[in-house]
Amino acid sequence: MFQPEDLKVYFICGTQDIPEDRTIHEVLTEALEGGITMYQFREKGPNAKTGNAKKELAQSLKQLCEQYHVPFIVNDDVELAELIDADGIHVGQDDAKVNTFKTHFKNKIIGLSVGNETELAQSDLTDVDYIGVGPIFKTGSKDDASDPVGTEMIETLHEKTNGMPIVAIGGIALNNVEPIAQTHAQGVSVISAIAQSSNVKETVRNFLQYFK
Ligand code: TZP
Ligand code: MG
Repeated sequence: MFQPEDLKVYFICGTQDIPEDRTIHEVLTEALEGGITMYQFREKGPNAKTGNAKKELAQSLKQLCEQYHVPFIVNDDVELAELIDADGIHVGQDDAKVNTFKTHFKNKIIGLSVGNETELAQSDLTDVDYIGVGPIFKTGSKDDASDPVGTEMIETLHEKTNGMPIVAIGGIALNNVEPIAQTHAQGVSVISAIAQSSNVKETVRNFLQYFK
């Protein structure tokens, strides 16, 4: 079951986001130790794992999350999410439409990326638990990212959705998270500021301080 508090510090990462001298298991373990509230498995790009290797990696990371009672969400890959019985799925505007899989995801978490008012107008939020709003700032972690929308977009979409749970995403780091904490966002979705931190646990703890 989804709780808006799960969005406080929502770590997203795949093997492509991990520094060369580290493993995804190490980084995720430290992030869980630090207290991340949700995790999204997002395996993307030219070196991304596929097929069985992707499935096995997802299963082992899901087990890790289970040990910490942290929801395990799969990005984009509806088939994988169903296969491994993930806690939820996150889709973007160009991915599978929510109404094509919602009946298979009855008691699961469904997240949707919504970047602006036009995308909101195109989105059916009936079965959506939360929206990811961004990129708030410039990001280096998504090749096809659109231009930053700034923190104002959080307030705009908060109002237009009558208070839908919102997680802010894109370019968020400890040195720019403060203004996001002043908005109606429940929390932040972060890749690089956590995955590339020299002290992952401490970084997560510091992010948590902003969302009490
Ligand atoms: N969607 C919008 S921005 C983004 C995604 C997946 C990447 C966020 O990564 P980072 O490193 O926290 O900017
Ligand atoms: Mg996607």
